[in-house]
Amino acid sequence: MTLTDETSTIPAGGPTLEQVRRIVTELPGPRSAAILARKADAVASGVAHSMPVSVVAAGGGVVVDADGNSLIDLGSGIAVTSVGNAHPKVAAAVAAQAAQFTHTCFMVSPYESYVDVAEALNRLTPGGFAKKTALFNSGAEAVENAIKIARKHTGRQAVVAFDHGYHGRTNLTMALTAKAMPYKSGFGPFAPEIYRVPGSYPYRDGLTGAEAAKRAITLIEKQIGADSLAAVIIEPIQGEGGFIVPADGFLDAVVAWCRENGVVFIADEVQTGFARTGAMFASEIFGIEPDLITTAKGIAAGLPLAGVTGRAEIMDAAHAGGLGGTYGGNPIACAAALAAIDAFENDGLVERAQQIGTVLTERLRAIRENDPRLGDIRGHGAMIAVEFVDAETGAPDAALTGAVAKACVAEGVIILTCGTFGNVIRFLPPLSIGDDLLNEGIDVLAAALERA
Ligand code: PLZ
Repeated sequence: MTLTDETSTIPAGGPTLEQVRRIVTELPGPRSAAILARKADAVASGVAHSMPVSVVAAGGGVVVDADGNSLIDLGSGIAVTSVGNAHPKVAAAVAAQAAQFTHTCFMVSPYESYVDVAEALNRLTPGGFAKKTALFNSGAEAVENAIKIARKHTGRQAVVAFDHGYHGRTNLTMALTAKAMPYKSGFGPFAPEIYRVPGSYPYRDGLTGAEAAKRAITLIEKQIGADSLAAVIIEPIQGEGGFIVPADGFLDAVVAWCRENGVVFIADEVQTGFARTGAMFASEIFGIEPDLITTAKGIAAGLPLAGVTGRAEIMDAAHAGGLGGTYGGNPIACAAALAAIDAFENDGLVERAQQIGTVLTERLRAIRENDPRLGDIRGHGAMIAVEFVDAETGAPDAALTGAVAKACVAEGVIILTCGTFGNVIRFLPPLSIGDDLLNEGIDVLAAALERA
C-alpha cells in the first residue's frame, strides 16, 4: 500500500466496525507516520500523544487507523466515549441538529435542548433537593464555574483541593491540580487562595476513612479556617492521580464537616460520571450528596459539553449574566448529550460497567497471584487500575509501568497510564466493548508483563 493509494476505503465508524484486533503494519504504519510527521511540523510540541496512529474510524471496542490497523480501545479517549464511539443515536442526533441550526448562543436566544439537558442532569445527579444546572464546554470550565458559584454563594474565597487531585489545565484548575509534571511546570503563577491537604489513599497511607478525614479537617481548620473557606473540591475517585478510591467513611465525614461549616462541597465527577463506575455517578457509591457536581467527558459522547449541577439556592447565587460563555451548551453538543443520556439510562450501561469491572478485576487478580509487582488493583465498574510496585520494597515502579504500556501500544492495545508516581495503568474501556476484546486486551498486558 502506498501513501497515494486512492483505492483504499476508509471504514465507516460505529458499532458496524469489525470487532477485532488486527495489526497489518508496524505502528505507526506509513500513512499514520506521514500524518504524524506533519503533526510534528504543524502542531505545538506541548500537545503530545500516546498512541502513534492517525485515526479514521472507531466504534464498539476498536479504533481503526489510516493504515487499516484495528486497535483495542481501553481508554475511550480518556473516559469520554462511554456509550461507544460514533454511537448511531448520537451520530443521528448530531446530524439532525446540525441541519436544523448550529448555534445561536444560549445567552442570546435560548433553545429547548439546553433545558432538556439541565433537567436530565438535575434528575440524574445524586441529591434529594431542588437542583439547577449551567452548561459549559470542558471539564476545566465546569470546575472554574463551580468555584465561582461557591465563592459568590458563601462570600468567601479559599478553596481546598487534595493531594493527587486533577481538575484541569486552565489557570485556576492548574492551581487545583496537584501534579507539576506535565500539568503545571513552568506555567505559573497560579491562582491564589487554593490550599492542598492530604486525602485518603488507603494503599499508601494505611489510614481508615475517619482517620484520613480527621487529618484533612484538622489541617483545614488550623491553616485556613472554615470562616474563610468557600469550597472543598474532590474527585470521589481520583482519576489522573491514580484511580485512588478513598477509604470508607472519608468522603461522608468531609461532606458532614462542610455542611456544619457552611462550606460548599463540590464533587468533580468529570471522569467518574455517567455510568463509568457502575453507578450513574460515583458519589452514589459513597452515599454522599454533593452540593455541586461537575460533569463533562461521558456526558456527550465526545462533543464538547460540561455541566455544573447542584442545590438550586447555591446555583442561583450568581447574578443574572454572571455565568455563561459563547458556546456553553451548544445545541449540537446538547443533542449528542440527550442521545447519550438516553443510552446511559435505557441501554443497561450502568450494569454493563459493573460487568466490565468484574471481568477486569478477576483477570487482574489472577495475574497478581503469581506477580507481586501488581501492588494494588482498585476502582469501580469500568474504571479499574493497577498500581505497579517493586515487589521487594513496595516503591512505585514507573519504569515497569511505562514499559508494559509501551508494549501494549506496540501490539495494538490503547492503554493509558496515570498516577502521581506514574506507576498506574488504568482501564477505561467504552461500555460498548465486548468481553472478547476486553479479555484479549488483558492477554496482551499479561504477556507484556511476563516479558518485562
Ligand atoms: N476534572 C476529574 O479527569 C480531565 C485530562 C487529560 P477537561 N481529565 C483528563 C489531560 O491530560 O488533559 C478532567 C478530570 C477531572 C477535570 C478534568 C478537566 O476536563 O475537559 O480536560 O477540561
